[in-house]
Amino acid sequence: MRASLGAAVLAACISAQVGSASGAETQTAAVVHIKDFKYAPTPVEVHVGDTVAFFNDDNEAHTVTSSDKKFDSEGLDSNGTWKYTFVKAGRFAYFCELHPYMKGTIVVLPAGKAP
Ligand SMILES: [Cu+2]
Repeated sequence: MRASLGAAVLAACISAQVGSASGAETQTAAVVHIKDFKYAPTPVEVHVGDTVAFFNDDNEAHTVTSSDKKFDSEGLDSNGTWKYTFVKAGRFAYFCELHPYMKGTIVVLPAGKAP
């Protein structure tokens, strides 16, 4: 009885570890930094289902706003992070609503195909 309880606890521990490992499946495929009023790198190539993280390294607020309003980070403060998962293939141009001359592009390739 005591031994089987120990085995059950051990099994629970193992499955908890497996659970936390699979929780990493939403890891980011690409990172874009916003620094000196520029997005870098750009363009960025990812695949359908990939998540892109944007970091604002400036001491100024910025946004990541798609040119056709498909996505919008809204105001990203200094050191702010925003993530977006691309579910459709295509070429997505974006800009900063506060500084419209800031422009970037995300190229989303069909899932499972090497670039
Ligand atoms: Cu900006």
